Amino acid sequence: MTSEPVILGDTRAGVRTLTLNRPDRLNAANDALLLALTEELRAAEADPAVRVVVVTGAGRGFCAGQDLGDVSGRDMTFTEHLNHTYNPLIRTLRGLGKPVVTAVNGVAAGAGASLALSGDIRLWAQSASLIEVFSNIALVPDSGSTWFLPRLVGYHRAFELMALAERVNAEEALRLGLCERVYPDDTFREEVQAYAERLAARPAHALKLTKQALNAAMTGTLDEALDHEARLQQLAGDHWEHEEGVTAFKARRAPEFVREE
Ligand code: T3D
Repeated sequence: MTSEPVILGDTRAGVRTLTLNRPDRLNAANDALLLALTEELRAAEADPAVRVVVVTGAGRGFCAGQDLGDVSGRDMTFTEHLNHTYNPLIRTLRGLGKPVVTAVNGVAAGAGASLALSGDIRLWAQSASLIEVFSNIALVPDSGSTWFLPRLVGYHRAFELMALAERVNAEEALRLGLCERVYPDDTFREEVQAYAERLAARPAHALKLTKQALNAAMTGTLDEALDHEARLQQLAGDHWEHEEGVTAFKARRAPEFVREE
């Protein structure tokens, strides 16, 4: 008997879509799913045909966090488990040299909320929601939620969301800056693909350096950011993409940033 893969992968027009595929559990994460998603992200990084990665969920949920049916009898401590599964996943995703879009199609809870927040771009369906659900089971927010959320909404709102585990709907998420765009449910997947294809047409090398600059700036000083920008700008300026952008501007045509290398 063959079982359904826990991650579905599909590449179209430079966009690699990775779909969490445990819909009857709202894509709650077991170890197989977490390790497979991390492996898929690494493979997408290495594949020159992939310019953008989309992470989304099958069915009505995005990800309901840790599969609570998968915990009892586990032969790892919580710390060991996080270091074995969630932390490599979030580090790989955030460190990817390509834009990652989290396409939040439904509820994102617990570590699923952290995953939803971890994208470079967060697109939500109208019926999606986010719950920092950890305190309902008397756990601490993990998988990066304590890093992402206060940077987005400030300490106090973050603490309230974590302490009360209140559900944030799409309208509120947009207002709070937890997502960039909200799309109707019935056209969500097409809108995500179209958005990701727009990103895929942008200059890949320059975006990779932009991610590096922003990620470093999130934890550094202005002086460090200025020095880092100056170093990265040299790398960008020496790349063919820059020449193409300037040439296209002067010729009054659209730049063509997708090229066999
Ligand atoms: O290393 C470590 O282990 C620590 C790491 C922790 C990371 C974490 O993520 S801790 C947080 C774990 N997640 C949760 O506590 C969320 C639990 N789920 C919920 O609170 C609710 O399901 C939701 C608010 C997410 C959605 O509610 P609703 O009413 O839309 O759906 P539902 O009916 O509750 O769920 C639908 C099905 O999915 C249901 O199964 P059934 O009855 O149809 O057979 C439900 O049991 C299942 N499900 C939902 N979440 C989980 C789950 N099964 C296992 N684990 C889940 N997390």
